Amino acid sequence: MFQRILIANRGEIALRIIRACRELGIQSVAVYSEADRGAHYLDLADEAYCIGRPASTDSYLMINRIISAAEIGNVQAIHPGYGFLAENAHFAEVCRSCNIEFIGPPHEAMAKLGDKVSAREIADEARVHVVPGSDGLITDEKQALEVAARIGYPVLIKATAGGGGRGMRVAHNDISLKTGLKAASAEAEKAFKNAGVYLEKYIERPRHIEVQVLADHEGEVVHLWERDCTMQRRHQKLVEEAPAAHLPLSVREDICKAAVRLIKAAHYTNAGTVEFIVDKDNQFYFIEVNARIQVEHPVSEMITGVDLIAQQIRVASGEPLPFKQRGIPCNGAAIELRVNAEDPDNDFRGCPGTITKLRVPGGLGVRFDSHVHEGYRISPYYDSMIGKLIVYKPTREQALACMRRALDEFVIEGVKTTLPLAKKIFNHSAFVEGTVDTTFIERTW
Ligand code: MV4
Repeated sequence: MFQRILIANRGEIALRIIRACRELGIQSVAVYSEADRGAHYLDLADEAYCIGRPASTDSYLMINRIISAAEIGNVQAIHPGYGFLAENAHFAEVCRSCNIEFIGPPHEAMAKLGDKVSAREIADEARVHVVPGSDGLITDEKQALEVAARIGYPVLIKATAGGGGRGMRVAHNDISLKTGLKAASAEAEKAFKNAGVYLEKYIERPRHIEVQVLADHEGEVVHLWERDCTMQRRHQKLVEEAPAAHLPLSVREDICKAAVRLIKAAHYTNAGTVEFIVDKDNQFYFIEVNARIQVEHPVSEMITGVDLIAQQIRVASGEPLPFKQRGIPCNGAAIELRVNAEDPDNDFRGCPGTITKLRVPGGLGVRFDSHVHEGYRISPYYDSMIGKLIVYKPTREQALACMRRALDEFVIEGVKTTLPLAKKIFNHSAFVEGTVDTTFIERTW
């Protein structure tokens, strides 16, 4: 097991990893930018190094400075968290070349799955349903028109180096397909230095279901059931829950088994998430793999009792998974709300500022994963998430009642937040009945 781990991240996930280290008896080395100097969570790390100015490109994204801090801190491993360098295969490779364990998948698997066309090929190999679409990259307009004629409009143009909705365009006919191809390629070249695009049939108003997986170095792969992430706005998830309440058990089991097959075929290790979309007939299609721990990992921890960050650290240190699939239960219901410092009346623009009053809810089944405190200044340099309110109860109905009660207690002053919108969501019949789709928030509010 490692003696010291560097956390190459900030905020609530840095605190989450520090906590896991402390419980495992591992020393933690934190890094921070000048904007995060003085944040209380840094006091819980054994050491903390300033690695640069506030902008991420001058701090948390600077591989050489992260590695320097790792050398100075004399660590054996680096946990990247999510965002920043978490899915940067080059960073994972640099860690390996410096004899520092990267707490995540091998850079080879990360790179293969990061290329969405190659991920689709791996899915095919693993007999996992993919959305009908092009067989590989689109190389010319004629090919694109033939694919569209075969699968039927509307079609989605996707960047092979994209993901998370970045670089996606919908085409409803040949004209918009031609213009969309040019625009999508140009955007992809600019954003990802890779103009490659592919086509998929556009599944309208889908459910967004993702499966948490854990894989060790001995080829053992388990799933920790699924999460329903359908409640999102412009690809920013707002509410996640586990399990997916309104999906038949047979569909849930098929999706989870498909995810395990795909992860095995990709020779993936550590924690990852396999993303699917589900249509109105409960037909599911593989979309992409998120080769990192995700913001919403706590809902899977609550229903299975597995500490995912601790398991990531154990797997990275070479330990075999301590459980088989039959030993991973799916008990109760968990719902997570991302609490963001955003102004719903101003197109959800980030709303930096200082938290002048904070009253966090508590009680049985209430968890608030957050690094903030009264007097904390929400920085304009990073994402606007204040924390994650997670509730866990034996049934979804009880979890909903608990979420509503917790939201009534929750007080945050000094910045505008998504709390008022959250109260509307959890009282909306469509959410309670589970009839929402990924466009619900935009359509309803
Ligand atoms: C799709 C899709 C419908 N049809 N692919 C969005 C980002 C990435 N996670 C995959 N995403 C989607 N891929 C096909 N063929 C719907 C989504 C999607 C989505 C699309 C638009 C607006 C919000 C969305 C939320 C989740 C998934």
